[in-house]
Amino acid sequence: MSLPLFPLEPEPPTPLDAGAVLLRGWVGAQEARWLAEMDAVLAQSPWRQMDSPGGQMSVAMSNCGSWGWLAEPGGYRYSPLDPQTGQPWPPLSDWMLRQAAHLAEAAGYPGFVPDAGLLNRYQPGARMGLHRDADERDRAAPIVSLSFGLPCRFFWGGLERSDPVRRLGLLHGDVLVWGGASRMRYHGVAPLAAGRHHLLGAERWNLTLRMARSSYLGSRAVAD
Ligand code: MD3
Ligand code: FE
Repeated sequence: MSLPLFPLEPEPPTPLDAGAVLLRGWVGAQEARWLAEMDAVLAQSPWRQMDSPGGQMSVAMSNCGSWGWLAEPGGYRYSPLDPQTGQPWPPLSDWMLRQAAHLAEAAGYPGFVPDAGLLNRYQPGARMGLHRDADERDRAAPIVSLSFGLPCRFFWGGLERSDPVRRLGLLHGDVLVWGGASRMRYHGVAPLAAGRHHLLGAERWNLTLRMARSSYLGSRAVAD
């Protein structure tokens, strides 16, 4: 193997599983814009730690788009309103929608039009236990996930909770796309280790762009 001639070129898409692709470092030069977009969302709908059926979540969250994911003591749901402001969630901007479509297409999913964006903030010790994302209507539509700030250890398993789990380090700028046969896999995030990132300090942010209430048809999304 020789050294790459253009070490700053993005790495090629890496298949992780049937329907799952890692786009390592693909946020690239868009990092500042992504952080500005999320800051704008958070100015209207700030971070909050939600109370799930299992207790208060260690990860703080917010949402943008037509639908926002909520954890409540009675269960999980998507809501068009932020219960903390009584207002609609801030929109998914045209820029975010264009980026999401571009990244999904690079992973083999043309025509991706998310209607929900979930923001997660991890501080040291925060974690997300093994779970499936099962509150969306289309259980095969892709999810685009972007990682910012401190690195984390991400794990993903199979379709049963008891299936073996694989581990993957996620770094600032990494993009993961999960769809099709991998969409209902169990996954989670290990407790965040302390550290310092030059843009986000002692935090890791994750943004997942989803289709909560629309269906993925491969080339076109249809709202209902
Ligand atoms: C695999 N977030 O918000 S992103 C979540 O890093 C969530 O904050 C994690 O799990 C985080 O629900 C993981 C990667 C990810 C997102 C959604 C998936 C992996 C997935 C859906 C299905 C399978
Ligand atoms: Fe998840």
